[in-house]
Amino acid sequence: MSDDCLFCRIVAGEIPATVVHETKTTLAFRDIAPQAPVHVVLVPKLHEPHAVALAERAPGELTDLFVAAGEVAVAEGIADSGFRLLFNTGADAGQTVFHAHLHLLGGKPLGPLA
Ligand code: D5M
Repeated sequence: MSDDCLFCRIVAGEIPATVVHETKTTLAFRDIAPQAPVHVVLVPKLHEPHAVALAERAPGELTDLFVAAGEVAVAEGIADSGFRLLFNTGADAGQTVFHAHLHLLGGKPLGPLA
């Protein structure tokens, strides 16, 4: 855990979030500024700044994020209609929280990526 990391503090229960799914390695909660009718952020409980660093250190936990995303998609009723999974990695990609996280977006037809 990193004391000055927002998502570590959500994982620790120090900052409230609307949690929709939790496993031993992963926490999933609703994005505070949703970009689609369903917008869930999935974070590894392990602190790494971005997805590539997580893949290098703990690839199983990266896989766990995708498995959890599939389970959330089913629970949210968007598994059949389709959804988008994305990582912003670094400032130019728009990453604002430097704890690796997977965005799950869906619930409507999504436009092309910028
Ligand atoms: O995505 C970071 C995302 O985290 C962004 O979509 C807003 C979301 N966010 C920020 N603070 C919170 C809290 N407190 N709860 C829920 N969601 C939050 P990035 O890819 O780094 O731009």
